[in-house]
Amino acid sequence: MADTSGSISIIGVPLHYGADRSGVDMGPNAIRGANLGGRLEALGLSVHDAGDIHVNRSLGDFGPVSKLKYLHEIARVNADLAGRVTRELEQGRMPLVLGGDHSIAIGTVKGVLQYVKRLGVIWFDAHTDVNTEETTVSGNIHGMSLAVLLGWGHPDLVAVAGAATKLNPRNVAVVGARSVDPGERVFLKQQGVRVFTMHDIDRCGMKQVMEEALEAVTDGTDGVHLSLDLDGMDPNDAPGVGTPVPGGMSYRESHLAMELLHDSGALVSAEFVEVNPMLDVNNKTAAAAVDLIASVLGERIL
Ligand code: 6HN
Ligand code: MN
Ligand code: MN
Ligand code: MN
Repeated sequence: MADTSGSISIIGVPLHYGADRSGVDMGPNAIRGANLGGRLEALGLSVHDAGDIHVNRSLGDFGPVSKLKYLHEIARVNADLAGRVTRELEQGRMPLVLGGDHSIAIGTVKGVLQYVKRLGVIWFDAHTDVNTEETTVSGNIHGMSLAVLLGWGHPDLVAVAGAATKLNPRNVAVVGARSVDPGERVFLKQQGVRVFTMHDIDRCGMKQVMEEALEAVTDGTDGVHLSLDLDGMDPNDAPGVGTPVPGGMSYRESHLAMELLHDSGALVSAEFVEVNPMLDVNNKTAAAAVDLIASVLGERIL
C-alpha cells in the first residue's frame, strides 16, 4: 500500500440532494475559506486541491421515480466521487473529502474500499444513518448511507463501485449517537455494528470510548476511514448543520477523538460533511471542521 502520510488531496462535493435542503452544498467552500490549506501546510503536508465533483444544479422536483429523493443524481455523483477517491489513493495521496451532505459517504468509502479492501470506519455522528427504503420516514438519502455501505438499500446505491464493495459490520464504530430511528435500532442489532452513544461517552469518557472504537475498526483491517458528520458535535459548538440534535460531543471531546485517531496511525482517508454555511453562526462550524481536520492530521498544542 502506498504511503499517503505526507500528501493530501482535497475533494469538494457540493451536494445537498441527500439532505433535501440547500446550503450544505456551500460546505466545501466554507471549509476551504476557513484557512484549511494554510493549516495543513503548516503541518508540513503537501496539499493538492482537486476541486469539486460536478453536481447538476437544475433538477427541479425529485419526481415520483422513487421514495428516495433525488436517487438518480445522488447515485451518479457518488459513482463519480468513488472513482476520484480511488485514483487519489493510487497516486499516493490521502483523500480529504469535503461535503456536502452525508450521502457522499457512499462514494468516498466505496472509493477507498477499491484500494483498501479490509477497511474500518469511524462514523462520528448524532445519527446512525442506517435507514433503508423500508424504514425511512424522511426519504432523505443522507440518513441511509451507512446501511448502503454495509450492502443494504436501494440497488442503484448499493451498485456504486460494485455491489460487492462493502464494509464488514464488525469493523464499523459509530461515535456520538443520540438520535436513532426505530427501524435503525433493529438494523444495528442485526448487523452487530458497534454504536457508542452519548450515554457511553458520558459514563466512560471519550478516551475509553475511542480506545474501544479503535480496537473494533483496526481488528483485521488495513486502514481506517473517518466519516465525520459535524452534527455529531454539540449544536452550541457546531450550529451550522441541517439536523442538529442537542446534547452532543463538545469541542474538546471531539478534538480528543481526532487526536487519538491520529495517534493510532491507521487513518487512510477522511471526510467532513453536513456543514451548512446558511445555518452557521460566524462561520463557527466551518472553523470547527478545520480544527478537527488539523487535529486528525497531527496538529498538536505543543
Ligand atoms: N445525517 N434519521 C433521520 C432520517 O431522515 O433518516 C435523520 C438523518 C440525518 C442524516 O445527518 O447525516
Ligand atoms: Mn450523518
Ligand atoms: Mn447526522
Ligand atoms: Mn487541534
